[in-house]
Amino acid sequence: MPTAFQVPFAWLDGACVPAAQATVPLMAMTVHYGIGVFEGIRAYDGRGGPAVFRLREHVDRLRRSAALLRIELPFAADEICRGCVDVLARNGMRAGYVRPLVFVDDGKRGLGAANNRIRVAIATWPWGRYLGDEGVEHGIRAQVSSIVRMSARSFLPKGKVCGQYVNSVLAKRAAAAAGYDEAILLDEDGYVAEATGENLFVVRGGVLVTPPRSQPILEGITRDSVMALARDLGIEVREQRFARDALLLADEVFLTGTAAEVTPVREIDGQRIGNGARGPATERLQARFLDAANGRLPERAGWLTPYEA
Ligand code: PPE
Repeated sequence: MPTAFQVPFAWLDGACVPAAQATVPLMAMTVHYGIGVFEGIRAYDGRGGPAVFRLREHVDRLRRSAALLRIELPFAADEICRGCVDVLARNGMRAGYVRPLVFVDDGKRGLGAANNRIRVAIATWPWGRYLGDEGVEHGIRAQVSSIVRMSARSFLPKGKVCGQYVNSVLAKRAAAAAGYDEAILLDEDGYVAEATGENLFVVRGGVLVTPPRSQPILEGITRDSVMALARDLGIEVREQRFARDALLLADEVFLTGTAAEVTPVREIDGQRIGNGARGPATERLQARFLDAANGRLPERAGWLTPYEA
């Protein structure tokens, strides 16, 4: 059954193939045990034509995620970067989402399998506003989740590891069931960590604060971009721990991610944040981020990989 996400091609193990042929075997180790890694990347049809946003940084993180699992990628970073661009171009996509996936194939069975073939796939699809058109403009409603962000004692929160996303899916489903748009997860010490697929920022007294990398968070590339853009604008940025009370006292709260871009949070657990609408700093950073991604900031042209489609 065709879906709105359907595109003709995917990239598999080094070449573009018809999407229907890009399948994962039933007994692939990753399907059963979650031992695999992925990325999420966006391409924008900006001022200078289509371009991928911070492609190399995403592919470098894919490699680091794999290394955390002792998986060595069978392709060089350049080859994976080229694969991302090729599959976008083959699909005639001037903008959209790119999902590289590194999976462990069938071979030996059971938890102890260590030398099964490592395979790499790249899918693309058109993806609109992840948290809704309205959310981007007016802000979303979030819940502080009773699901805690997995700890670095047992997991690898710095890696974008397939199986770890059960943690996020559980929190996201609980939030949706309670009527919220998104979940905010605390770490095991009770400090704010991040949302299910986004990093989190608060604004208080004109200062931007986000949980430090020492917490069990993904080191988001959008997080890094927003911090850099804020500093360009002369906004003070601090990486500092804070708890739930600081969320509720914030003038503004927003989330950052490749899929979510910059999305304001207008309400948490039924309490209004600031004046209950997108705040001025959020709006400014949102605009700045989209300027950078769409090739309207010459000083950030280095973040873009242009391509022909
Ligand atoms: N934290 C988590 C847990 C996370 O999954 C993401 C990305 C981020 C933070 C933000 O990272 P970055 O994209 O580099 O700014 N989440 C991806 C997955 C979304 C999905 O539903 O799947 C994404 O945004 O692509």
